[in-house]
Amino acid sequence: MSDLAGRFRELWDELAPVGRAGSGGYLRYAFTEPELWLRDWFREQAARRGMPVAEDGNGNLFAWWGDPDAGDAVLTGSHFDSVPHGGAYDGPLGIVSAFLAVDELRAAGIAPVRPVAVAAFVEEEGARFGVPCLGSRLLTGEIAVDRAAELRDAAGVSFAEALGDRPAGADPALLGRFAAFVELHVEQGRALVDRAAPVAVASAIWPHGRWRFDFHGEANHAGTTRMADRRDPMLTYAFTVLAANKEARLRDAHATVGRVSVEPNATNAIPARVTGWLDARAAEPETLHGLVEAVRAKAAERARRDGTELACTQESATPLVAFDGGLADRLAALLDAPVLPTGAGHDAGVLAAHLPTAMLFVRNPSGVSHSPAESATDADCAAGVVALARVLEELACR
Ligand code: HGY
Ligand code: MN
Ligand code: MN
Ligand code: MN
Repeated sequence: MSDLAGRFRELWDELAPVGRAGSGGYLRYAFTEPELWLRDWFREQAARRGMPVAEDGNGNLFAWWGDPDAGDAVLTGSHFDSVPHGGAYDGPLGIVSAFLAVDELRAAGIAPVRPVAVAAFVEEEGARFGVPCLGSRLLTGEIAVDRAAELRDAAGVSFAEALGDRPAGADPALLGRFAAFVELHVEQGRALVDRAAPVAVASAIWPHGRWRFDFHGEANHAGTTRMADRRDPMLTYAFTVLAANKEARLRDAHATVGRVSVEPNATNAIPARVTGWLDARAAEPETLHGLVEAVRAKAAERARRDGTELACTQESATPLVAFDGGLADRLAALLDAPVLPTGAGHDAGVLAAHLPTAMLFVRNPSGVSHSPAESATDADCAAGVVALARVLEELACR
């Protein structure tokens, strides 16, 4: 194993047990114990490197190499939080790789001519408060602090309450201190496996969003209510899931209903209400719009037939992200790496609307993500660190 792969493994083994469930997946939600442990780990890694750490009042952490007030900084990093039972690499790989990339540059005697910052963005997955990339959207102002303060988790705790006594309010000037952002991330697909390449550069992120479908019916007894007399929202919900799957296939798009809630959620009671969340994604905005409208129309038509009511609300939207083409081409040439689009959302997708942004992907032999099966080899992770170090040298050290 190369020395760098060994050093990667050493750091990785520190994180591996943190928030790991019996499934082998991770339960690392914003401001919960495992994520707080990871925040402390972040501070310790920064301290070991003499990198002062600042929080931005929204729960995002930044470790600085160079003067935070000098401006024109190159930002790198990713997120610690996970989806329920998510993989180990989605997020943390970008943070661990950033610290190791700083080590690589220092070991080569290379110092930045403009500051470098390592970020840990809060609530990227939206698994606790429901809005993905919440931390980066707060940094960019895409979501106002008071709007975020109202977001509540399943236990009713608001984001503001979860922030606790962290420094209040965001520094609106913080975003202006950055000149570029590069996020390294495990690939969430098989393109690099198919290309037999360890690292790629991102070209774009598919437009995508989340829609909440509320189906209201009439609670009643499972044993005494004739089928003809039911107004069963589970029926309308089930039909909608099938319609979403069919409409996505017709458009070569992606539709997922991975989360559902049922009230009262009793085996022997016809539900009063079923709520399903649709995650829809497509290569082009028009295709995405067409997909969601078709699903919404089919759900409404079925609701009329079932005597149920439908309410559909968009909870988050991510437009097509075309990363800075010049930067992507420059990095692809620098690294001799392929350039790939992705259907996965990232903090880089949010920052890309505000500053030149790039993403590096590291090969995932399983091709699977948002699952304990997500994987990456130490050798490929080391290749990712070397690539990130070269990119930081290119952007911050010349
Ligand atoms: O949902 C996504 O695409 C990202 O992993 N948050
Ligand atoms: Mn993810
Ligand atoms: Mn991620
Ligand atoms: Mn991300």
